[in-house]
Amino acid sequence: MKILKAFLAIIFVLSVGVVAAHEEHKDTVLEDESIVVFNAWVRMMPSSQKITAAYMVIENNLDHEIILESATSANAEVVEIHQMTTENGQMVMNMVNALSIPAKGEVVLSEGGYHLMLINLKKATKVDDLIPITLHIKGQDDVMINAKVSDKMPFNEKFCSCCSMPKKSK
Ligand SMILES: [Cu+2]
Repeated sequence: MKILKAFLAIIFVLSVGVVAAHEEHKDTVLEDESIVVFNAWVRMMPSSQKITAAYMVIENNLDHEIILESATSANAEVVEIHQMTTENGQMVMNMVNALSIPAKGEVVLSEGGYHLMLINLKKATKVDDLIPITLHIKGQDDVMINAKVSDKMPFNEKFCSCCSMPKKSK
């Protein structure tokens, strides 16, 4: 499978001066813009913790649904797709086998919802480190992103910073 060039977050920041005032952060774009990942970040954890979560918005510009089947990271032994839900008033975290992103739609991976769980971290991270994550989408080229380590949500995931319209979340 051909791996397409991804725009690294750092290059985006360096090359687009306006980005500092621009909350929506495009982490990766396949060359044809068929799949776009925005606002990827990884929660900073104390070094004693070998597990953390990654959040992002995955946008599908194709006219058919796409299926995120798995993800991998050089910084973690295992990456799982998880979903937080409320069961009997308790927040529980379940592993899901795949995540569907609807045609011309997007899925928001955010606190309290879907996320990628990075398990058995291979090295300690600090705020602003970039964690490489590769998304494996059925029948598509791999999508490579660099998610920034942060101790709090660095982006407003619910609203577009350009037009302040609520973003679709499914
Ligand atoms: Cu989890």
